[in-house]
Amino acid sequence: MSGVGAPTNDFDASGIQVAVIAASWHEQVMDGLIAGALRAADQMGAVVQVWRVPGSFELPLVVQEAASSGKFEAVVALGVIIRGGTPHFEYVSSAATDGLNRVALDTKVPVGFGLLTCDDEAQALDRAGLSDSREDKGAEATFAAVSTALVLRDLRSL
Ligand code: DLZ
Repeated sequence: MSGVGAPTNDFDASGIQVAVIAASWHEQVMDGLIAGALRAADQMGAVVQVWRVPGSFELPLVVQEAASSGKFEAVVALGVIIRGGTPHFEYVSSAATDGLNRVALDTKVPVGFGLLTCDDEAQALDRAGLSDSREDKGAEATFAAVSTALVLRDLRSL
């Protein structure tokens, strides 16, 4: 997946409540992803609260708590998993990915998927929304979660 073809995001979501749950491994990349999420929320007029968890493996449980609280119309999960020399990468990546997908379907609250799974730190930095990054996955995940929440609002008002 290259990032080519991403949607434009110029909608208004004033006052929508968003929870951002962010892992703590790979500090520089995480700082970029969180800053991107906050920038996107600000552009849409969304109200954001951020919570940190230790690693990406912990994301689904805390995202589930935020999503089922009834306080947020969208939740964004941010994390970075860098491939190492053991199968650990696959286990943590698939547990986090499957868990986040399950939370969205079970709670019916959109979960922005801002989890980078990369071969090395350079790939992650290139997607972290930093000044010399090519992509801004924290912002992308936030726009996706909030725009999905607006679609759900529409459908539920029919
Ligand atoms: C243990 C571990 C390793 C090796 N690598 C990462 C990583 O690259 N990114 C990440 O978010 N978390 C990593 N973790 C931590 C696990 O996600 C988890 O926090 C621990 O296994 C404890 O449950």
